[in-house]
Amino acid sequence: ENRPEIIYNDDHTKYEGNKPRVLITGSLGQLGTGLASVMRKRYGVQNVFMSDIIKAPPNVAASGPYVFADILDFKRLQELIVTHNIDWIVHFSALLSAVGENNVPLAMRVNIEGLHNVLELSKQYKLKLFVPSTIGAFGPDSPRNPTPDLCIQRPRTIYGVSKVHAELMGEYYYHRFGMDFRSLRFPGVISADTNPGGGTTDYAVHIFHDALQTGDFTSFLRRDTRLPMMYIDDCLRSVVQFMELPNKQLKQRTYNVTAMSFTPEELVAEVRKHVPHLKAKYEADSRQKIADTWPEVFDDSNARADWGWKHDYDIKGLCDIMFEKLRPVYD
Ligand code: AKB
Repeated sequence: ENRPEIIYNDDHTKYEGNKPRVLITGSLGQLGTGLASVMRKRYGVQNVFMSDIIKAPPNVAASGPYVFADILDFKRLQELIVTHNIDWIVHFSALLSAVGENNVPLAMRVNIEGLHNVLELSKQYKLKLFVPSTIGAFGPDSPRNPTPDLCIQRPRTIYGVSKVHAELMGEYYYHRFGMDFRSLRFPGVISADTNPGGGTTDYAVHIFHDALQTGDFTSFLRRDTRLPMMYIDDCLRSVVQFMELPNKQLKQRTYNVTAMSFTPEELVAEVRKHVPHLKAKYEADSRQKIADTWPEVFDDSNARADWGWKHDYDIKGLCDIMFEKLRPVYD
């Protein structure tokens, strides 16, 4: 089927031309609902298909197309791509770092077999494929402050291993078959409307809810554990901007992106500017061991230089927007 080429504006502020039809897998996770909303504004509500294996909550069901898709079911995915004439896949299905360690066989199936399905389908149907990667794709042998795009990657979680696998397989499919694979390595993503699903950076979301609900916060990471972080709006904007880039602007298929780095103690200090009575305790659990192998500061200078990546939210902006959004929920 020959549809005219999709045309993008150089400044990435406006979208013109033919609108891609997008399938988002694992769309009921932390990022899918937000990305669907951003993309639907740009490409049209009917062109963006959210998918997952559970029933959509009413707000999602009412927001636009939502379909059942089990990432392990190749035929079903094939059917969706053909029936809905999909151009891009945004592949969000994955078990995150902490839950992955609790169910390694399932993480291998979802994160590795699921990826194989979308890779093969993207090759077959000439789709553009976005797979997020993560700071978790690095390990104790990587330089941790700062961590550049290209360095030793020997992660110690199944999540990290599966993401390195995704980066390598995607880049292989790009070089071998010309498949348009793109990946961004994200830091911990902080959001108000949706919750993270079992990661090592989740404390940085819990703190806002605890501050408003009880005024008592227990961090599952030590007070001095520095990790890279980003507010969800920056994260979603990076995906859309990156997906719309003409191929010639990409010097590599996988880029680090980030916005800030902080420790639990630094975040507590910033949150106390909004909730002065907040009490904080630090009780490290098994997630500490994961965090201790991850980047402290992420070097995203290539993304900034090659395609103009720029974050909007620093730690202060993050706290301001999180309280603006969550206060009405708890008042
Ligand atoms: C996790 O903590 O597992 C994720 C990530 C940084 O990839 N949020």
